[in-house]
Amino acid sequence: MTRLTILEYPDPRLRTRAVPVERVDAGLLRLVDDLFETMYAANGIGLAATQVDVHRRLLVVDVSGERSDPRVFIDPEILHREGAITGQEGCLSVPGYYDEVERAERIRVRALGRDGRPFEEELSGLLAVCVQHEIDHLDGRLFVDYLSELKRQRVRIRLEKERRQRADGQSTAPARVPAI
Ligand code: GNR
Ligand code: NI
Repeated sequence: MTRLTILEYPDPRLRTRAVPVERVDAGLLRLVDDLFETMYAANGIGLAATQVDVHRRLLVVDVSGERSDPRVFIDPEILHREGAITGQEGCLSVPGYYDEVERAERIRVRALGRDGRPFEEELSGLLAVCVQHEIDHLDGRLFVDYLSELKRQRVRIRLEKERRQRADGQSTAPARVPAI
């Protein structure tokens, strides 16, 4: 298994609309395993393929908090939405930022499972929220898109600055020594 690199906002690749998988083969199952490894290593409760720069429609989630309920959704479709729930969301592609987002409280989802067979399931609470967040990734949407332009701009500037500082730290150029 391989831990993959997670793209961070405002990386334009996060805006890609993923294409259907249609066929579940050995290569796709390897990707599923890598998504779980990457998600667990980052302490996330969900991960969409888009976030690791693979633009195919699949996502993994585990909201159990003890890595005991891994779930895979391939080519997911929301058939029905009900109610509303507002909660704090975070995103591994928007590290260190959390804010309130309103979602449907219950959804009915159709998807393919690991075995490549279609299934339908009613989801609610955190699991429903997480699957909606992940399907947004597959459509090139991020939770910060639901916030004000001002908040989004602040987050973008902070993450761009952090990225620049990381790049500086990794530079192989000689350190600049103060002229005193
Ligand atoms: O780890 C995550 N936590 C989370 C919390 C509230 C709502 C959604 C999420 S998903 C997020 C992992 C992630 O970025 N998935 O795309
Ligand atoms: Ni996310």
